[in-house]
Amino acid sequence: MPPLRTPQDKAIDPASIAMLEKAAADGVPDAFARADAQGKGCTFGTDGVCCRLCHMGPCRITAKSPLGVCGANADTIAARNLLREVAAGAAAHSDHGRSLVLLLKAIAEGRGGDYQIKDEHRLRTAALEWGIDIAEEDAGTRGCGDAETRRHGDAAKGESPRPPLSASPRQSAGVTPLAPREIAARLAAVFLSEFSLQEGKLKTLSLAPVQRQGVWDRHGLSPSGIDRSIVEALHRTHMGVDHDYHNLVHGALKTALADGWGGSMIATTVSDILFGTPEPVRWYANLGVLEARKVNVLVHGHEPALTEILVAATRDPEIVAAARAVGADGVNLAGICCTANEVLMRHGVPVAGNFLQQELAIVTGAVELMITDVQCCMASLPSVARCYHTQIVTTNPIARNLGAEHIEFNEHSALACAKTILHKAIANYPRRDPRKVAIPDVKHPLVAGFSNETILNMLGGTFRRSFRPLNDAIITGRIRGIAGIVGCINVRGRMDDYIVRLTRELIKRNVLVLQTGCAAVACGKQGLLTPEAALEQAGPSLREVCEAVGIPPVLHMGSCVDNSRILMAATYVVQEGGLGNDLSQLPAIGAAPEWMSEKAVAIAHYFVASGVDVVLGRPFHTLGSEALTQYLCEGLQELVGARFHYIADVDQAIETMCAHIERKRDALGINRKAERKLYDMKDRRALDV
Ligand code: BF8
Ligand code: SF4
Repeated sequence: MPPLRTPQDKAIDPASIAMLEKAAADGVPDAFARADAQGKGCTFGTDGVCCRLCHMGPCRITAKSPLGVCGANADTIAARNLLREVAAGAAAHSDHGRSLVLLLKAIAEGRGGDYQIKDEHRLRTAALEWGIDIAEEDAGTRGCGDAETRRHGDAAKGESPRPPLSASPRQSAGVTPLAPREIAARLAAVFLSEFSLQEGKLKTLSLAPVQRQGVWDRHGLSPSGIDRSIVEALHRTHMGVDHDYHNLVHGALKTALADGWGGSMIATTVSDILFGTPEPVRWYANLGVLEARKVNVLVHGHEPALTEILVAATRDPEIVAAARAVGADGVNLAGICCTANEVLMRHGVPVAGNFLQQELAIVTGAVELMITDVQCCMASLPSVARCYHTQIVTTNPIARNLGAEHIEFNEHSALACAKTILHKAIANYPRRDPRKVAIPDVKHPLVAGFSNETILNMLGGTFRRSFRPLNDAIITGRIRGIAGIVGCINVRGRMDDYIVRLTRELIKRNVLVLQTGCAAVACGKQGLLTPEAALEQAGPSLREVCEAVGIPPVLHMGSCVDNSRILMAATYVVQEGGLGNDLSQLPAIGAAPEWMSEKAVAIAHYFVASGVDVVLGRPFHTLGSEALTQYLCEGLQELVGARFHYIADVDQAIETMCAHIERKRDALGINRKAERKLYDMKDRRALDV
């Protein structure tokens, strides 16, 4: 039996370590304890060779029985399991996107209740991106250009589309701009048809570089409607359908593209339209954001609609007065998981923690109420809450939990719903037991909110919005390349450790890092998301660029659906010119060091399908099939120009990622010979050109 892990083995930040110790002292089981109790896990499961797809099974593949009852071998079984994970991840992101589109539609139809469109500029630019005319031409004045051509560029001439964010609404004589609600109605209709499309390919794919679209078309990877793609993935993995592991992997890439360039892209776009496009905001992260003298309410999950209203409700005089009446100084709202990222970026609401801190936040004894919606909210929350005075409230009809109170969130009476929940939290404040309260005095400042719109403004200025300065910095080698470090944290490892070590070393080596999700919060807790981090921890030439532009060396771009922002950032870099014509040519690489969820499986697949290599700190459940693993980690290179790397060791990941970036630079011809020589000599300061 392996020795039990200490809190220091489980976490790197002092707040989490302190709360793990407190949980043990309070007799509260946490996810780490449950993971240890589970042991290493069933190797049939971790190898991906357990099949339960029909009731002739379950079948497990061993040397003695290499085929399931139906004759499926390890390659087929593991590939089917993988595709099902991608489908579930794509479904989660896309259903989140759909709920936002339905809210946009409701607003357009005057049924939006307490919601309205916050960012009309983004509404108009999105309409242009999706080929919607945002102005009605008066009779006899046609000829301003066709919306489709403006959006796509002329593919016949090999043109890439113009960076859509620089598009400005047409305003000229003879043209009447449409009212925002009319544009919203048209855009919502287009987005809904992206979900329901039965034939042809997703419109949203046309945002990608033209060359990449060609790769997808040539290999049959362009998905049709988002819902259809997910249904197809479930169909082809039903017993007795697709048995070719190559074909199943292609299905995984196609389904994932329906997520990244479809459901997630739509979720991000509509969130920006409804709640505002994020701009840099400086605030704090870690459990120290909880306040001893206030009613602490945590928002946890992923869908931002209720949380947006909660932010306003918290400041309502009625709520402030109610909090005072029970002896508190007010209500303190803080976030967990991706909802935290959403409200941090748009409202400066502090982040209490990432995924594995959801239970630890309750262990502080200072949380009156935790509101959960969908995804990554642990089943254990009510039982942990019972050890303290915390109430758990579920709000989404598809995500209930025994032991939690369910208050269904109704968008049409959102403010009333938010106030009901806040009053509940306030009423719970007097039940707090001071003997059980221990809020760790640990929080770090961070800057978040780097939407592409913001990056464009910061790099080029409001009047010359452009990625040119970034491209130039990459071409001259001041920035060696870009790394997207994203995804979860995993109880099987030491939380945040791989993510933080990888990020620190890459910025030291002058690689600009883009982050989302729990990875961003992990680095935020270590102070890496501040401009000061550039001064103290970035390599000299990256530091120079960050100082000139005023950005941190690690850019927080949002929640997990906002990985679509990273896809678009890479697309703008391609479109800006000088770094090839396709995403696969960029000196860029992705990493999901501590991933755990099916959504992360989908994200990794859409990055590889988009031509970007991805390093995984833990393998997919495919090791039981050598052929499948080899296809994912080598064979895909020929198909889509990118592949997966399973790398458990962080030092090896650092070398692999840097070598990949340098190889791409070599291929582009932007590494001068002398520079290469110096780099090989490891005198990186000499690269500060
Ligand atoms: O969607 S990074 S643990 S919170 S799955 Fe979950 Fe993973 Fe965190 Fe956000 Ni993304
Ligand atoms: Fe077994 Fe085949 Fe059924 Fe899977 S589909 S459980 S391998 S018989």
